[in-house]
Amino acid sequence: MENKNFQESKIIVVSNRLPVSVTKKNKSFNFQQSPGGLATGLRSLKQKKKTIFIGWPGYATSKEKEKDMIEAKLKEEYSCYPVFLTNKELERYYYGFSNKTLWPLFHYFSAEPTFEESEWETYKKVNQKFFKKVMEIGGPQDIYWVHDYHLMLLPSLLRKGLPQSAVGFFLHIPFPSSEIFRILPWRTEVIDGLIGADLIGFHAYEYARHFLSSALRLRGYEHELGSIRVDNRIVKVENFPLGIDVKQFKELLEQDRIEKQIQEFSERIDAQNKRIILSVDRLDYTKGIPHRLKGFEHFLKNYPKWHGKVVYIMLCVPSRTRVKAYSQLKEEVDRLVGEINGRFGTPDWMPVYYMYRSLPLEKLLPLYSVADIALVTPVRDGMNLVAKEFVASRKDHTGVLILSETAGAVAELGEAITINVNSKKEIAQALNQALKMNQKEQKKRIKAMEKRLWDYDVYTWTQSFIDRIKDVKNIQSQREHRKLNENLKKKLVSDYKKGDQRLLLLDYDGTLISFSSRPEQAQPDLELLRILIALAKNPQNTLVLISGRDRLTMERWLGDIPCSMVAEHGGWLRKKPNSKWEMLQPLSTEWKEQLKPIIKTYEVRVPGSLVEEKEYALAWHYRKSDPELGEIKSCELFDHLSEFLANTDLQVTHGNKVVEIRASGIDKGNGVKYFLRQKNWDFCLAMGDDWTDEDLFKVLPPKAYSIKVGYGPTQAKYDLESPKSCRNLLRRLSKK
Ligand code: ADQ
Repeated sequence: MENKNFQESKIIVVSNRLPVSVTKKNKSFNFQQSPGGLATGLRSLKQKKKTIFIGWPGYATSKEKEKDMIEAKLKEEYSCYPVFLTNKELERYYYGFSNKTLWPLFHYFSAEPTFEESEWETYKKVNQKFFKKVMEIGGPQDIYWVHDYHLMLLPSLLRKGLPQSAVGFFLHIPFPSSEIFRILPWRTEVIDGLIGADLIGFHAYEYARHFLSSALRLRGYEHELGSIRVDNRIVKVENFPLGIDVKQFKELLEQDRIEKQIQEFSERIDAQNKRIILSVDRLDYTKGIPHRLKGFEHFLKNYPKWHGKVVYIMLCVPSRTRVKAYSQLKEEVDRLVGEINGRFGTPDWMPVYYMYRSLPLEKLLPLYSVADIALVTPVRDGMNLVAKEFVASRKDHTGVLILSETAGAVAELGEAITINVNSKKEIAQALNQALKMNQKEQKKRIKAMEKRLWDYDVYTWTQSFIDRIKDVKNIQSQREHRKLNENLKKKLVSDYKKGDQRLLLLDYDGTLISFSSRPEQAQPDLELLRILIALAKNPQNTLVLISGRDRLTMERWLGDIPCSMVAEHGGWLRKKPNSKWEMLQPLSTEWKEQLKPIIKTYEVRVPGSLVEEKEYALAWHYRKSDPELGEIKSCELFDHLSEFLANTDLQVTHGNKVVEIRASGIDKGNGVKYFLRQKNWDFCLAMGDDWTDEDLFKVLPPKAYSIKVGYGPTQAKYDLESPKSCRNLLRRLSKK
């Protein structure tokens, strides 16, 4: 099978902010690196060939001349294509919906978000605006990588605009549990927006799991090991923990000017005989800055022996200052710092040294390098790069990292001292433990963490994400080859016409008719009956309807069709129209009384599920129950019964939302063998949707057309999307 070739593809990275920011000072424009974690991730992509960036340049203007100038420079020097936003758009889409609704909600600040219809409308409009820009620049062969919560509708817009293109999406913040996510009034639109991607990436497995659960609960998208099937497309949901550029940190540490700076800092600290605690954050309420200050205060109160011996350097970069919650936070932090310094400070000791500003990496690195402890205490954080940057800056591998257990980075930095940010006691204890930790222990821990940073640095992150998008495209294109397209349908119809002796083996539920929440509701409609009667009446056809249902239901629903039937997965045969039902092999029913109580307990424990009793089988259906509970309990029941039935002549099968017990040797394959033997068929067609139909596909002659309705691993030669497309095909045959 031919794989998609990406040789000529550009990588088009789309994010709210470009990696380069534009500011205006004294009538001239200044271009500099954007701040924050996302920009750090994007910078690694800059080194990839044929990569271009689309995003907001950080400067709002309505003057066309200014726009042209900025655009030309960004394009030429930085491969960046700006999307200009008006002040009103920024207010509603960026400060509003992105940062007052999505940001707090996704970080579990469920009381914080505002839900403004007008902001949501602008969010949609701006996503459209980005889409338009992307369409001006990209083509169907390119790879699109959309970043973060500002652009969650863009993947589906791209899917519609460029249906075959490769689209990846990465979320830099947590994806919350479905109970929190469902608070959002526009939750289904957001899921549908994301699902347009081929690959959806998160920092942590936990966030991927939350997304899959929301997609299932709110939109009914089932998944199998992180693969969601949407129409005929596979969407992969996986975790890719963002790493940092460790090499760059190590190289910078070797530079003379940085070494000199570190040396100077160290001498100053040694002279004062102080231990340094450091924190570096955007000033954001998710970073737990007040919690940390309260923890530090608790430490000073309870461990007075450290008075005068420690200094806490707190570096905060201004962020989203136009949002009220951020200006309130600034006031709170200023107050707390003042209180601590006022209460504990002395003329020659200021416990908290607070800097409210951004620092370039060259200045930040010496700080990381001389600090004894990094105190990283977010309340929630998608990843947290500061923790990783501290580890990478330790030249002699000394130093201690204190990290909240609610930061995504904790999964890779297990040697840190982890704390619950809501406990000031834990923060204080951790500080004391860190200050007392011997150097041997410090080195052991930092080395172990540094190794992991090297193993999965930002370049590996970028490459593995891009490679995975390509993989998914290749899986999709292989699937595409199995699809019964119009040409194949024409060939099937023409082979059918040529055939004199034609055998049609059709499964019922999920193939001829869609599933209903209760099994007894899936009765055939008039149109289906008409098609089946027309096929059955054609003297060249032998029509066999196959089902796992009991023979009485089949007789009642389909009995008037002049066709043959197989009931209870092959347990019973109606060999000819109107003939008597015959058992495939003598079966007992004594076991049913023994197993019924077991299966009934599941009916009670899983609301919405029900037990169906057939003549020679028992089935537990869970289509109407909570999807996740149903899946877990069905596996449990399956395991339970498999163990129980080992060494008996009964078998347990796990079908589409059903677990069933019946005699071994009874399957749809054995059920249809009788019909296969009857003639030398010159046309044979079999259709089924479930894995119980795989037994049917297995026994067919090589020339037969075997069709799986739906997608997934199968022995069938071809796929058809749905019962509807299956019916359309049969309608065509019925008219020939
Ligand atoms: P952020 O919330 O911005 O990122 P973080 O991952 O810590 O958080 O990244 C911050 C970056 O900004 C770091 O590279 C750091 O060095 C830099 N920085 C912070 N304060 C600074 C200061 N005062 N001066 C200079 N530089 C400073 C979002 C998510 C995170 C996720 C990243 C990447 O909220 O959870 O880790 O994206 O996906």
